[in-house]
Amino acid sequence: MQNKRILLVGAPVDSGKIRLGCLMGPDAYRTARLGSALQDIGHDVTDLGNVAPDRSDVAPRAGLNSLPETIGWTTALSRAAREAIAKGLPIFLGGDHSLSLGTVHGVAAHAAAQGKPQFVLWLDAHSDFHTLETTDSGNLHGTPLGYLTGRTGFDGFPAVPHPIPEENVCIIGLRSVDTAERKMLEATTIRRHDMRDIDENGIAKPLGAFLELVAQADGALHVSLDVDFLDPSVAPAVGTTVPGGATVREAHLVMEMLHDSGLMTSMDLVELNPMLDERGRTAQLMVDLAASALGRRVFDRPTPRGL
Ligand code: HAR
Ligand code: MN
Ligand code: MN
Ligand code: MN
Repeated sequence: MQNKRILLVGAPVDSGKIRLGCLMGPDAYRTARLGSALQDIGHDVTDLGNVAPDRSDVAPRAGLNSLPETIGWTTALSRAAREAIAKGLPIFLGGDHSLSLGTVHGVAAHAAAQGKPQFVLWLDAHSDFHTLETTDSGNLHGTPLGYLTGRTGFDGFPAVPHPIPEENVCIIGLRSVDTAERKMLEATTIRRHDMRDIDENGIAKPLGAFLELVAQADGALHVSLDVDFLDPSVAPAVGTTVPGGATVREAHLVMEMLHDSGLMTSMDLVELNPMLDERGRTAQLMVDLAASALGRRVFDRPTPRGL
């Protein structure tokens, strides 16, 4: 077992949508013992605590929810991500998906400085490909992939000096894409696998093909895991549930393949809203998935004690 230095970075971002609760996500992961789950596999784990947002003097904009706050989180998280990835493998504990505006911005800067191409695996029911100009809801958690791939229409946000090339992005789990997003996506080379594709072909083949590309390019791989990638019957603690999501085993298989590949360099756990959870089951499932991604095998899982 290869020991890694893992940094837990709390990102209690709640500005990316109206419904509150994701700010409790980092503490839910701590309470569900993410740190000791990773230590038990043999990793060296340091919890860096929670990041605080920068103050932003950008003016609010009608039709966009919490724009200044989200920009303040983006600059702070980009810095935090760049610092953390220089020390090891960061896991960003969300927080809603707008946190990826910052985390991926930061890790991409690190990869560029190392001369490595950055790849992104987006596990989500949604494509999160809006810009500030196309979003209907005004919820900025629906925009990070648009921003990170370098689309225009992000006035007030930091520039994106290292956009992720479209062909280096793979989205798996899609089943809710707005019309404007679909039109923009169809004009790109972003790799995308909706749930019908997964039903017909399984999840291992498209993921394996993408991991092969990352390996050939000797790239850095950021994995962004949205709770709503999973079916709501197994992961209810998210504001944007969409029926027909990944099963527990499909999600674990993705994580196991990520571990076997040895390619993952950073990870977001996003959109957990503990207010909507049932006895902590979603937080626990996310912890178990992160453990699989870092090397816990089904054969290593003891029967829980003390029940
Ligand atoms: N497309 C919808 C919107 O823009 C829903 C976005 C949901 N995004 C979340 N979950 N990050 O992926 O409002
Ligand atoms: Mn999302
Ligand atoms: Mn989603
Ligand atoms: Mn496909």
